[in-house]
Amino acid sequence: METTSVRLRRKILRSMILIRAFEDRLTALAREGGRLAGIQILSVGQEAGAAAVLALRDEDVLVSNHRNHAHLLARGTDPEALMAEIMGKATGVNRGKSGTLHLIVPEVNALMTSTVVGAGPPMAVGAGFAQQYREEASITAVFFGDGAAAEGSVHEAMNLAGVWKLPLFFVCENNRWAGAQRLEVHLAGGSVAARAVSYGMPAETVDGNDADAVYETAARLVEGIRTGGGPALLELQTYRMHGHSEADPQLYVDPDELEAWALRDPIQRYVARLVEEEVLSASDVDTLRREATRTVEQAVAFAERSPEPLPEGALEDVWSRPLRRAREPQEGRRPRGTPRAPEALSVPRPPSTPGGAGRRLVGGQAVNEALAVAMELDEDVFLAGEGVGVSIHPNPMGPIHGLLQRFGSRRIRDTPVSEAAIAGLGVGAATLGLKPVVEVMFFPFVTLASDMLVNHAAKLHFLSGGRTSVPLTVRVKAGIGFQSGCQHSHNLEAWLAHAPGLKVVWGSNPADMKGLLLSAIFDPDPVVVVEDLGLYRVEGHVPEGDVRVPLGEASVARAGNDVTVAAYGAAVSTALQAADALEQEGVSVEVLDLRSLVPLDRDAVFASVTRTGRFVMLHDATRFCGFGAEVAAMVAEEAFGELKAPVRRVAAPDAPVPFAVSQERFHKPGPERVVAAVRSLL
Ligand SMILES: Cc1ncc(C[n+]2csc(CCOP(=O)(O)OP(=O)(O)O)c2C)c(N)n1
Repeated sequence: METTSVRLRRKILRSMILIRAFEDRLTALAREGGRLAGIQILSVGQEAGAAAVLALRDEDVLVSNHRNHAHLLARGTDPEALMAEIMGKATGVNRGKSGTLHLIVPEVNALMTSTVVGAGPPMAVGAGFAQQYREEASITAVFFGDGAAAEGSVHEAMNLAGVWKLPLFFVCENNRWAGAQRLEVHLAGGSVAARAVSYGMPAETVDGNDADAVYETAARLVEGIRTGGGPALLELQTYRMHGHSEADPQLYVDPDELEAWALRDPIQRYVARLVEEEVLSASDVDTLRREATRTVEQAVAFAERSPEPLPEGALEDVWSRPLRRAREPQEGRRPRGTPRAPEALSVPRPPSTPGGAGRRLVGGQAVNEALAVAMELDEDVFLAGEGVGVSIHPNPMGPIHGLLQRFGSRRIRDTPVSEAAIAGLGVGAATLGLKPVVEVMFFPFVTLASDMLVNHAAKLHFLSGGRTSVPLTVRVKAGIGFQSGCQHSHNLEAWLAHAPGLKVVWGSNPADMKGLLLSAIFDPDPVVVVEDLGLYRVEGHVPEGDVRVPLGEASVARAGNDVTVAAYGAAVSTALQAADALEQEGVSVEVLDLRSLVPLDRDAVFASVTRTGRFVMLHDATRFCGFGAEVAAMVAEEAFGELKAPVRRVAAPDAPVPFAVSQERFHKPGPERVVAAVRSLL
């Protein structure tokens, strides 16, 4: 072996022996009952994959999956903190928030481990993008299984990495199983490497149980990636010697096949080769084994004597920046007539209130200005999405107008039609410290990006035990009334608001559209910013420069005394129209513009209800399980004592948005329905 030095080969063997000792101990602990909770997914038989990890540099980013202990140990993760996390202890790498399946270890640049099969590659795209964007010499390696190669997200990621020539190293550990499914029943064509070729990247397949071959091929591919050759893929042909997890007795595996692979055990083979080539003596190998055993025993002892995390710690690490919230949600009723501080009674409108300083712009221009201001202020801000550079509907007053010309194609990134990869790009780049603004063309297409948003953007900070952040902004275009039908018009804010860790905001006027977007971009947590297509054409006063609307602050769009109507987005104007009509009848309506769904300005809602005693919640989304149900329940549970009448909801009927103009008008709640709801309360 000429290219792999003696020192390096010893290091590879030491790593493989430690991994085996660590995981054998996990198996034993799992069998001892009570000493290890949860599932254990091991790499026994696949340890030569560690050689691919060792082909990386310290500054490279590692994106791992559910079978991650080997990758993390090879990378140099502290075995004590790792064992403590696997045991759910306070001293674990993620303070007990992750456990074994999604270990996040910032010390070794393992920032986005995921147990969602196929989720690693889209996030790796984001990490690789950040490295390319900053012109760093580092690369990102993402490990995934043969089963993951059937996930669409993996293909979206490979395609985007190929198109953008990202410094990405895809490593497929083909262990011939995906759960209880043999390779033949889940991988058409039998080769993952062959697929990569079609995405324009070099790909190689090696004996994944031959550590030297793995290292050499990995090192060669990594060199190509590092020197600007774009992504590459390595397929390791190996075998899973244990069940999918330690709870799986593998009854479906042919014992002869298992035995044949046992003869190709990567550690035994490597030991035999290194001893034969006199790289190591038999006693050197014994020493390595003894050292590994000692390290693992120390790790177990450390983990077992470590404290459990405090139960209340379960509420920590949801947000990077604590939510602005004066009162926590309470179960049960508030005492009747509890007084509120007068200053909480009215939350001021932003400085954009008509008549204030600023110019008149339409909503599309306001969004455009927010993007431009953010990009001027901070080089870490970039914009990505389908058609954000060149649109098929150019609009001189639209959100992206002129940005490509002004900021160039490095920062304005037109993407393929790949919502999972677009969202993954955002998650990965944000985790590496950029401030991505990614666009989902229409609200219903959020479904295609939802794994990245709900399982990753929203949870990575939590999973890491508060050690990483995802300052991602997702712009989503919404709207009903454009005769586009239900696959373009479907407001899904309640889905997103239901995912702890995601913030959701929705401006109702150009000034707020600008101010909320600016706040979102500079917020350390992931924020979905919904933009009503209709508001792109509506004019209003917009302050110049970097004027932000704080997340979590509602505003009183119109003050009133008899009834509160809360709404957000375009529905605020419906509420204002209703308020105008009711004024003719002598009814004074307070219109509360929530602006921010998560965090919700609970104080503003309670303050208004306390004064008016009547509450109507309005939104354009469908009624059943809509966001209004949450606010209505909150008012009924906590402000019951203030109410003079039942809480009412006005929302779209529980049906998809229809196409025909007459039916679409019928579907969208108009002012007359708000008027009727208010009258029913008086
Ligand atoms: C999206 C998703 N679907 C299903 C699962 C359940 N699951 C966990 S591991 C696994 C098999 C994955 O096979 P492969 O990618 O080959 O990795 P391996 O487990 O063989 O290392 C499945 C189906 C999951 N975690 N995520």
